[in-house]
Amino acid sequence: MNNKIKSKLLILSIIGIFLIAAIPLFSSLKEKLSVGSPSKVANFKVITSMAGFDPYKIKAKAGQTISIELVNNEDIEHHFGSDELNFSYKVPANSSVVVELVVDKAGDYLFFCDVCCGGKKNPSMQGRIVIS
Ligand SMILES: [Cu+2]
Repeated sequence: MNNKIKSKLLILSIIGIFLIAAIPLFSSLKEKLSVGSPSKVANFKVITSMAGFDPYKIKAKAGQTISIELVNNEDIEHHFGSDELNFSYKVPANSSVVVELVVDKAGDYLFFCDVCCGGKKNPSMQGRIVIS
């Protein structure tokens, strides 16, 4: 083999190695792009008080991580619960609690505060998580 052929072979094999190395790079890029937007966290800040929840309606997508900061500026404890979604959290007086949840099924789910003003049966102590 003369030197010219040797150097051509060397260049070809270097190109080949780069191409092989680039395949997983491109495929992982494609994966990242396709998973992108649905996994984005939906953040909410909800004030809980004797007047109810503000806002009282939370909208998100199925499978999305929902992060809700519940802020209680009052001297009594409040609560954030849902029988349909099977969760129950205390929100102590003058503090805030961050709750994260994922709802896989579209629907209109009721949540409530069950520790004040007549509890969960009182419509003003209720809110909704709407999943599309
Ligand atoms: Cu309450």
